Amino acid sequence: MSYTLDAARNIFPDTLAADIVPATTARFSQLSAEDQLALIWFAYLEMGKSITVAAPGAANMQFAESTLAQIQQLSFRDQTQVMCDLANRIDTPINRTYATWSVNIKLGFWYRLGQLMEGGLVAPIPAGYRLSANASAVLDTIRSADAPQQITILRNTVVDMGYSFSGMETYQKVAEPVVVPTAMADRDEIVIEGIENQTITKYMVNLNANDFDALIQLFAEDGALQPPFKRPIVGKNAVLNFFREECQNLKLKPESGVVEPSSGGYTKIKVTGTCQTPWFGNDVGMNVAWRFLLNPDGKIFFVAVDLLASARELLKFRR
Ligand code: 45D
Repeated sequence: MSYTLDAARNIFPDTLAADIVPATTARFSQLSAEDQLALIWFAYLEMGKSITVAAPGAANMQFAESTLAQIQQLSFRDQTQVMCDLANRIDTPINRTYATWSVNIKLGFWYRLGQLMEGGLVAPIPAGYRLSANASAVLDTIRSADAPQQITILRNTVVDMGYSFSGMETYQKVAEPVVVPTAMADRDEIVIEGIENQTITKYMVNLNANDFDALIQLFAEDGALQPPFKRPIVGKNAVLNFFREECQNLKLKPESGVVEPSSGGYTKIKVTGTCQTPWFGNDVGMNVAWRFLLNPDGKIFFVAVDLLASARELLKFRR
């Protein structure tokens, strides 16, 4: 038997993902634009007390610079309008530009805007702004979530803004340049308790080294990768593009795993551990599971990355 993508997505079904993330993201999207902006502002301020966002490299910010300059020229009233438009996802020139940016550029743009708001150069959230009852409830849910879940919710809100439309694919996308892979001698060794499989260890080492060309060789031609709370990205080309655009400078720290032979020569492998994003570095270790399905040639037919509901999930399959 050979696996379908749908069957592959269901391997290791007892893996408990942090469902609070999509649930909260959905509730957030129902709020008014004003409430959305104020809520993120309050959430961001509170989070800032315990974790710090790493300033994006100056070189990476250049892509959003002209839009930021344009916004700074506007009156406070019009600046507020631009931010509401972004949240409302209507069709405006700035919203179209925003939609062409990679996730990291979108995050960098808001990071700068937040600094400008704090510095009084861009319209702040009005002092004494009162969230609606619904928005307060969403903020309470975010407060109750752990840091990895909080930053994922925050990231989602940013990614969903702007205006994209079908046909958008023909627009020039804007992403940070791909960095040079870490030299072989400088790569960290990876040891995963319970896992000898070289494809799995190479996956971790290559991703940590930003060596996406070597990494993609581990995948089957029709291989797929499913990021947390997303549909699978299918096919080597699409997966490689995703790695280049969204996976630079991640730090994967797999800890342990299990291997289960499956029908038709396929192999199921589940690994758990933590992962750091360059945005928060050491401050936030996200508890994740990687659910791999290797084809009979030992190539990755499917891998899902799940953000786990809690740290307890890391230990689930330990005997
Ligand atoms: O609206 O093996 C203001 C894959 C108020 C690859 C604001 C992976 C107004 C394969 C505060 C100004 C990638 C899947 C806004 C592994 C307003 C693989 C600003 C996993 C918006 C392991 C808000 C990787 C700001 C993972 C500045 C799990 C918000 C990566 C900033 C996860 C939010 C990365 C930031 C995450 C969020 C990054 C910087 C969750 C960053 C989150």
